[in-house]
Amino acid sequence: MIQYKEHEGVGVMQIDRPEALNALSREIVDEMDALLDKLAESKTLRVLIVGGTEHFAAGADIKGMVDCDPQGARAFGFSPTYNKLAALAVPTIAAMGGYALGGGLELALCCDLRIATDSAKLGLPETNLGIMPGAGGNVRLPRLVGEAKALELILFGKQIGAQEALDMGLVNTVVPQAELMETAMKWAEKLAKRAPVALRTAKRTVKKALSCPTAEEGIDFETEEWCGLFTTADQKEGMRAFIEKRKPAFTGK
Ligand code: DAK
Repeated sequence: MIQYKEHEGVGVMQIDRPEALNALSREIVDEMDALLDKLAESKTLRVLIVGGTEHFAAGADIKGMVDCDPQGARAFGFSPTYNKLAALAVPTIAAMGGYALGGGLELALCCDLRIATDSAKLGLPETNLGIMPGAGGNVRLPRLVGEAKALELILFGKQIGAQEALDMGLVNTVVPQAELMETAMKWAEKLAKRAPVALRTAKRTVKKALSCPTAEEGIDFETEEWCGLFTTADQKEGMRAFIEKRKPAFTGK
C-alpha cells in the first residue's frame, strides 16, 4: 500500500490504493509511520518525494471513520505520522496528481515544496462531512496561504484547481500530468547535489523562525545556525570553489 524506492539519495514514497483513489486507511498511515521512522535515521537519503499513483490521495478513509466515537477518532488520528514527515531533516517534495483532498492535502502540506498537475484537484472538504480538517490543515494551510484564503477553502469545503492553488501560493509549480514525476525527480536530483548540511540547516531555520514569537528570536537562532555552518567542509569547499572558478564538490561533511 506504501511503495518506497531510493536511488542516489532520492527517495520516492508513493501511496498505492487506486481502487479508493488512495484514500488513507489506518493501515496505510501505519506503514508510512514505520517508513518515516527509518527515513529519519537514514544516512543515504538526501531528498524525499511524496506522491500517489494516479491520484495523490482523496483524504482519510471515510468508511473507516464513519462509526468512530471520540476515542476512536483520536486513535484514527494521522498527526503523529504527519509530524514525522514535517520534521524530516532533508528537503521533501509533494508530487500531486488527481485528487489531493482532506488528509491527502494535509499530507502534502507537511512537505517543503509542492508540484501539482494541471488537472489536479485540491481542497479540504471535511466540513462537507460534518467534521473539520484534523491533521494539521487548520494550522499549516493558513501559514502558507494566509488566514482568509485558508478559511475560504475550509469553510466552503471547496475543491480548487491547480492554477488557483498556484496563485495563492499553495503549490510551487504546475505541470502537465505526464511530466509530474519527471519534474519532481529533476527537482530532487538538483537538490540532492547541493550542500546537504546547508539545506538541512536552512530548512530547520525557516521552520524554527515561523514558530518564534518574535523576529528577533528567529534571527538569533539564524545567527547561531549560520555560524555553525562554518564548521563544515562544505562551507570551505563552496567558497573555495567560487574563488577558484570551479564547480563545488560537496561531501555533506
Ligand atoms: N474514503 C473512502 N473511500 C473513498 C474516499 C475516501 N476519502 N474517496 C474516494 N473513495 C472511494 C469511493 O468510495 C469509491 O469506492 P467504491 O464506492 O467504488 O467502492 C472510489 O473511491 C471512487 O470514488 P468515487 O466513485 O466517489 O469517484 P468520483 O470520481 O465520482 O469522485 C471524489 C471522486 C474524490 C470527488 C469523491 O470520491 C470524494 O468526494 N471523495 C471524498 C473526498 C473527501 O471528502 N475527502 C476528505 C475525507 S476526510 C483525523 C484527522 C484528519 C483526518 C482524519 C482523522 N484525526 C485527528 C482523528 C482526515 C479526514 C479526511 O481526510
